[in-house]
Amino acid sequence: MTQKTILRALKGERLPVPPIWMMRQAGRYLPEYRATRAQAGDFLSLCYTPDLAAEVTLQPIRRYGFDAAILFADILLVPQALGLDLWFATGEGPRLSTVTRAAEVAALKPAGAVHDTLAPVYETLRILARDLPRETTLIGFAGAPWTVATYMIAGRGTPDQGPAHAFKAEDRAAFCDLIGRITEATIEYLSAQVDAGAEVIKLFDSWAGSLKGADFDDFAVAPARTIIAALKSRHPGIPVIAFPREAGARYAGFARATGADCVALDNSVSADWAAAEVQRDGCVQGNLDPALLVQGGPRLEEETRRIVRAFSGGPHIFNLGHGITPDADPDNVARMIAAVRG
Ligand code: 1CP
Repeated sequence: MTQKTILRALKGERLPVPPIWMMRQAGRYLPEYRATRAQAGDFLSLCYTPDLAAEVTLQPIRRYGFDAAILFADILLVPQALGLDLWFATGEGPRLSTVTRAAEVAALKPAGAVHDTLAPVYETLRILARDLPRETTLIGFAGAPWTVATYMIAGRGTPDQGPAHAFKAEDRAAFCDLIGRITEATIEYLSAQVDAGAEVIKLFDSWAGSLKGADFDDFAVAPARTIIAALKSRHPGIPVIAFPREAGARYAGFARATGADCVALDNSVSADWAAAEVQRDGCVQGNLDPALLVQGGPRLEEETRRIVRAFSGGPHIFNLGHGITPDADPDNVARMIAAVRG
């Protein structure tokens, strides 16, 4: 059996053409996604209707032939499974009921209860494991505890994660209890994703960059290490991609410190720097600026080739530095893929 290209790269193999997929590859820039989302009615119904969630996961695979499909769901389903209210106000971002006191942390549901809410997600994965082309890798995911906590504490996305930093400063014990509970729930959730057919797990720590100094070690590195160790003990060999977004210099050594098989890079770090300082520890993923998929033009192909060249000395999975935006041109995605594979 020839192994899938993404799994080979995650094992440390340097491939002549890097495998490629794209963060938020199922999304509003695609007319077929907008149609299925309209059919579902709202975003959460799309996440919790396995046939429709599988359909939008498959759409970018059919259109572009990406090397990986990422489960269609959201990192905020875990807070909902822990007992918070979650809704998506039209035209605004997500909204949640908040956790800002020790008693509210203690009142969250236990980790083992998350399956009651998240069972439809596992069904989506089972459909995908059956229907994906045999060469396509199926990626499951969750938010990392710090990033998930920032939404649980603020009840919404925040530019500087101020409310979460304030909670951490005011009641560190309760904050650590919250991180611990999210960590345990995430282990349960991701382990069930692997049982349902996920071949790779990605941990999204979108707000890791706002953790400085020892906080980065305590709340970005340590929870990732705990989750990765638990997953690998339950599912030996399961590869994990960690994305401590905007970690900057702290990308160096992150794979070693957490046990991740691959570190995903945002586009604020230079590919040449990361090739020297991060790729020496193994596979890296990234890191084209998603704005180039809006702008297009010759810079799109130039930058794509420059990133492929910079990482050509070691294992690399081509991706964006963050999610593709709704205003991106679907034709630019095809041009990016041709530049990687051509
Ligand atoms: O209107 C819509 O259709 C909703 C837009 C949308 C989509 C397409 C949201 C709301 N979530 C998703 C899907 C999603 N979210 C995926 C699916 C797989 C794919 O990549 O194709 C994944 C992996 C996520 C992960 C996610 N959700 C993250 C981590 C990655 C990142 O972008 O930094 C975060 C921070 C979220 C929270 C979230 N969900 C949705 C929005 C708009 C946000 C950001 C809110 C904010 O910070 O204000």
